[in-house]
Amino acid sequence: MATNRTFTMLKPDAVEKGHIGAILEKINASGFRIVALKLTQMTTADAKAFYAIHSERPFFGELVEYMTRGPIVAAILEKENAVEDFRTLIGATNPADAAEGTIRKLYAASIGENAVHGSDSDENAAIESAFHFSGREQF
Ligand code: 3AN
Repeated sequence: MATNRTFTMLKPDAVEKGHIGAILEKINASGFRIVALKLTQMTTADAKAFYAIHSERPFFGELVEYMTRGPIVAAILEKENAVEDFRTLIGATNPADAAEGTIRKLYAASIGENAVHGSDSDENAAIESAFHFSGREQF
């Protein structure tokens, strides 16, 4: 059953470029309610664990380096059909393929630095949310 919650990170490139406000505004305007939110920075161990599924991929080292180089904004978002609708809102992994008006089309530079994360399933949304937030930080 759909939980209607998804997990997102505004990645270091988006934070560095000053896009936190604009991206959160777009998230709100798209009907998502923010139920958890923090500015934080992933350690190397955090990033390796979070992206463990990609550990054999050639870009893994680059991905860990990128995700740990500065602060991120972690958030949990609530909306009907949250996981799928948020994937639609952020656009394709490669911003060159992302639809007009999507967050990655607007704010991402490349497939390696693509501005924002969105969970790909309800199961991963729950795992990723628990990775970043304790129960008392989720509303
Ligand atoms: P998505 O973030 O759209 O779910 P995934 O899960 O395939 O995409 O990839 C996770 C992250 O790994 C991406 N957000 C991106 O930062 C990085 N990544 C994915 N594919 C590549 C690639 N071909 N080259 C460099 N980095 C990549």
